[in-house]
Amino acid sequence: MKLFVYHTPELTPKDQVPDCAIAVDVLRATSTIATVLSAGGEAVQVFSDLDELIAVSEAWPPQKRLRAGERGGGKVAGFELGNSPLDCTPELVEGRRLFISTTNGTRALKRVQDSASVLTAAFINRAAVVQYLLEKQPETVWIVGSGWEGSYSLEDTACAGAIAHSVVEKSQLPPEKLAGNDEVISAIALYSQWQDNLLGLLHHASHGQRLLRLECHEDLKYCSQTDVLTVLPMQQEAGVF
Ligand code: 3SL
Repeated sequence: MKLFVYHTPELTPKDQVPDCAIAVDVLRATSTIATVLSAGGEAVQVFSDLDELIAVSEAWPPQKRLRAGERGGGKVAGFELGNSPLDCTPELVEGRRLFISTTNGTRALKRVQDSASVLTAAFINRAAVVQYLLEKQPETVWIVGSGWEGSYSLEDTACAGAIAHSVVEKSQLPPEKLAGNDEVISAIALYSQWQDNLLGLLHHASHGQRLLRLECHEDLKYCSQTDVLTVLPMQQEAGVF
């Protein structure tokens, strides 16, 4: 197994896909996806385009669907939900499909959707993703941060580092054996520096600051927890987890 970390979807090699792609958007799309599936959601279907989301979800019975739209951190007018994982309670999501479009996370998923297997990861479900990698041993693994509008996001790379750190620890292989690019080593270093204070890291991150300005303190706290959900969001068909 070779791990590759890409800070943003734009940095992934063109015209290639890996055996396994892991999309990461700690704040907050992949934290929300894990939360919905763990709370009994029927599925999560992701869209980059809001109009397409509305058109596809129209075919779904209203009591079996929820529509979530986020742009710039806020809820899109007319949608039931924004992108806060804390809104996705079992009472609300159980048995329903979440149709979701977010600024960056869903774009990252679109970039890797043709890979043989596609997973989503956040700190909250890191252990489930690591267990999958150790069991399946895919040859090439891309861990792709969603970033923010094309630029690097501290929290996504730290989560990539959390995954790589745990794979190294559990496989007892030296990092240089597993690392397919230097980004893996730097992501591990970043995570190692902050692993005991991930909430502090989220407070330093520019998107964390943006969410704090929107009074999403509790979201940051929730998303900074490690290994609290056992769910493994895996793509079943294009864009559906
Ligand atoms: O960019 C995204 O995909 C979002 O996760 C951003 S937010 O955390 O909902 O603001």
